[in-house]
Amino acid sequence: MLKRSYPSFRSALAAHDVVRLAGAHHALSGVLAQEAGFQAVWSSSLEVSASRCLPDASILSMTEYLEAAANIQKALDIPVVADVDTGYGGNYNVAHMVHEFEGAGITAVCMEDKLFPKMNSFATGDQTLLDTAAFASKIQTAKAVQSSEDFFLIARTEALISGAGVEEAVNRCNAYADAGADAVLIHSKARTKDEVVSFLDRWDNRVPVVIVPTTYPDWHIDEVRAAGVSVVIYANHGMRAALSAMRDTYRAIYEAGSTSSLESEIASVWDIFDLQRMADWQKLDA
Ligand code: SPV
Ligand code: MG
Repeated sequence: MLKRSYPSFRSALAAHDVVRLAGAHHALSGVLAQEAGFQAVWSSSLEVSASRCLPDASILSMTEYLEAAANIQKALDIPVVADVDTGYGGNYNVAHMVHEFEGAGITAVCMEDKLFPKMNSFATGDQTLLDTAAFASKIQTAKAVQSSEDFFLIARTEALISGAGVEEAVNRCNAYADAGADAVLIHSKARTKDEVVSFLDRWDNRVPVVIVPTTYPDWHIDEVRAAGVSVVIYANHGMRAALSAMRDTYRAIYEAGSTSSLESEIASVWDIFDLQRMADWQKLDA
């Protein structure tokens, strides 16, 4: 009753023509994403870092990201895809990461081809890519050490983020598919979908494509599906919405001197109890 069972990300992908993920940084945000209908949850390095008021710059340890992802997964009936940044170092770190995330019940991870330590894709700062062969070797390592056939590795290229262009992105993704990646993620910080579409035009669908449409938000899911994308990650909208709502709420309480004008607008304590599954827990003490 209290323990969750959930499909692997691989089976969620098999069951849907497009899998939609929402970003989360803790179990509560993951549960709200699940409640809205998302098929999986993205344990976002940006959100997890921001929840500690730290930059998304490989500052937290693998263990801290693992704990965040595992806490989200434990609360859900849908799979978590863990954003594991660069894999936290070289091949040894990647092998350890796969052991630890898989051991914690995470069925999919997404690893990116930047240098460790990395900087968030939208930030100014170093966006230098790791050499293609070196990243392919990290992919091979991850796939060689996974214990279950189900474990799913998304290889993310930051070629467009670093300014290397669509051709480089396509070449890298082909090398990553050759190395055993189960899917590729093409990230872009352009204000339109054009460079992602240009990538898709040149991609022969060897493995599924994942996108993160943060800076090109006006691409409707029906068009995304028609363009041949298999997975869409709405990476940080929950946290951004929560941030606005919390800021407004704290300010309103402080300025008004009481909470009465807010009471009808904010979630009730009983709403929180429901999300905690308080009634199920209390049966244990009945
Ligand atoms: C994240 O959510 O941490 C991501 C997506 O990796 S982005 O912030 O766009 O790099
Ligand atoms: Mg990230």
